[in-house]
Amino acid sequence: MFEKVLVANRGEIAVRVMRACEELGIDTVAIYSEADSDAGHVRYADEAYNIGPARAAESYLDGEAIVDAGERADAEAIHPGYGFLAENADFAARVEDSSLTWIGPTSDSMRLLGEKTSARREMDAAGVPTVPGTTDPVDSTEEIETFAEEHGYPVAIKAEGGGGGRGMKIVENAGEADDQLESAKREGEAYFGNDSVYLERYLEAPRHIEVQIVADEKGNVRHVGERDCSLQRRHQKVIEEAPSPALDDDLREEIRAAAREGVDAAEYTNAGTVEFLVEGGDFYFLEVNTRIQVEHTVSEALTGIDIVAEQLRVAAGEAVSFDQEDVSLDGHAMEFRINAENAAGEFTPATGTLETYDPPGGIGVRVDDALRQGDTIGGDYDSLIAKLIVKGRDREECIARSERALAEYEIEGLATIIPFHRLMLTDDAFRAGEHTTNYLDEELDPERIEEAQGRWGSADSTGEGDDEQESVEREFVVEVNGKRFEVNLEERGAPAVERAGGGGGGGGGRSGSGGRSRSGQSGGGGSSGSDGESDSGDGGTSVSAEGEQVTADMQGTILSMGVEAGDDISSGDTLCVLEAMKMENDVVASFGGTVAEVAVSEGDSVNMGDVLVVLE
Ligand code: MV4
Repeated sequence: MFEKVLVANRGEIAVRVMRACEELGIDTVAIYSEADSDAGHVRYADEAYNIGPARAAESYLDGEAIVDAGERADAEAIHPGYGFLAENADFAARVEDSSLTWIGPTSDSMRLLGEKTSARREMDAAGVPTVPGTTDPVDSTEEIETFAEEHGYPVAIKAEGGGGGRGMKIVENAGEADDQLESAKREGEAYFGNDSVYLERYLEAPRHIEVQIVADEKGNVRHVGERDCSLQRRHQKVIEEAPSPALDDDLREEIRAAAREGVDAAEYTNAGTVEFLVEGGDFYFLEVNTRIQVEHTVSEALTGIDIVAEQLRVAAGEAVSFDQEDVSLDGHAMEFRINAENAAGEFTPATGTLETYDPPGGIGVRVDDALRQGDTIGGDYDSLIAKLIVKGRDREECIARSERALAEYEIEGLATIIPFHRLMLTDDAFRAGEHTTNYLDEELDPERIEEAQGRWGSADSTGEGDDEQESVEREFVVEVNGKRFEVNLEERGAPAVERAGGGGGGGGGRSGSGGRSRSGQSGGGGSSGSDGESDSGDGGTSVSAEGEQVTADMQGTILSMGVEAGDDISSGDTLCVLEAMKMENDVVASFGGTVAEVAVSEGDSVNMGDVLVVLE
């Protein structure tokens, strides 16, 4: 086994990979951008290298700097995680040509399967069903019309280099063929540097099912079950689960076997995923993902197999550690992507500081993250900040447990899509397992998302005005008719309230020692600096026949007097400054009037309740 591995990624997946390394006795090397110098994956690693003054998002794409860091660190292998360079065959080849080992399929395999038409041809040859379509590039609208005569509309035009929804265009009728063909070619060229496109019959309401594969260099190919990723929004997966509620046992077995045979024929090694579309009892090969995926954890939950550890074993030349017969897929699991996004605002990425970060626990709950409370999400990278993976004995238990776990998940300081997940768990179509890949984009009423955000999003997690207003949250315990209530009160847009009183506990200090704060007589009682023990009336202003008495609401020393008898003052004016517990507190008038009497002078010690000034 390797002794040291460089993880060419960040965030939760980098930590996930390092955890597997740790268990296998492998030292870990992190790389980081300027923006990430204290990020979770850097904290976790045994050593870390700054790979770039480059713009934050580009550092993790600098293949040369990454290989250099690996060589400098004397690492033996590079694990790419997902995203960034994970499916870049040129980078894999660069690693293969260095002194390091690439933890993934060979760069040749990545090229063969990364190109959609060659992947289709390969699967076709292995007897895996593919969507009816062409394997050769298409250049004219006549070819589209001929194809449609045989297979009917709609027709999908897909970029050969495509994937993840990019470079796919749908032709509903002959009139659209020209424009859509041009558009698909343009996107293919722009995104993948390849303007070749091909055709497929377009399935209108499919399920997205994918099969997890692990294969070694000795010819062992295993599947680790399928996952259902039909709940997607604009090609972004939101919740993944296994087993798929849409398959019967026969179809399930057929798909699992087809995936295994397909990658076997392609002599694929390491971990990978074979994607299928399923519609009306038929399944069709879509594409192969030649990387560890975000949702691999769902298959781990069902089987107990550590897929990342298998990747490390296979790359080190060892055999897969389990036989197919030993893979038992028990229970039901779901993964919830905890994205820093405001679901009520078109899922726009949210940034801010994690004022509170308190993930759930308990039976059947796994959280993969790289964060701690106080960390800042800057918006330089994708919005996935954590994954919640929940397992139950069956789908029903999994759903109930997920509702519980999501309710426990406390994140404050920025918006996340937790309220959206909670909505899905109450949604009839999702609960029935009947949703297709179109559900979120075409069927779900956006108003329900707004409602969910209002209901389950905390006040300061809407992403609105995060940096504009300071907010202070305080917890109070109150008893009403002998029943105990815990209430959280949040104060926004106002300076923090001091708790300067003697017996109230935890007094003051928010504006810093020696700081100056407003205390007492500012009226209304809301920020009267109450110590929680005194009865109302002990401090503050009391109106009586003799005038308005302004009294000290804490014991202290008069630092300075701001008024003398005869002064006309207005509400809000500072009457004097009272030092108490090393804090200077402005005693402020809550009424306008004339100063009738000044009862104390500079340097006097006063007790709580002593009259300071009388107004008339
Ligand atoms: C399709 C399809 C229907 N018919 N191909 C979208 C991502 C890209 N990798 C393939 N995609 C699709 N290909 C045919 N012939 C529908 C989709 C599709 C989809 C697939 C999986 C998960 C979500 C999706 C959402 C919209 C469209």
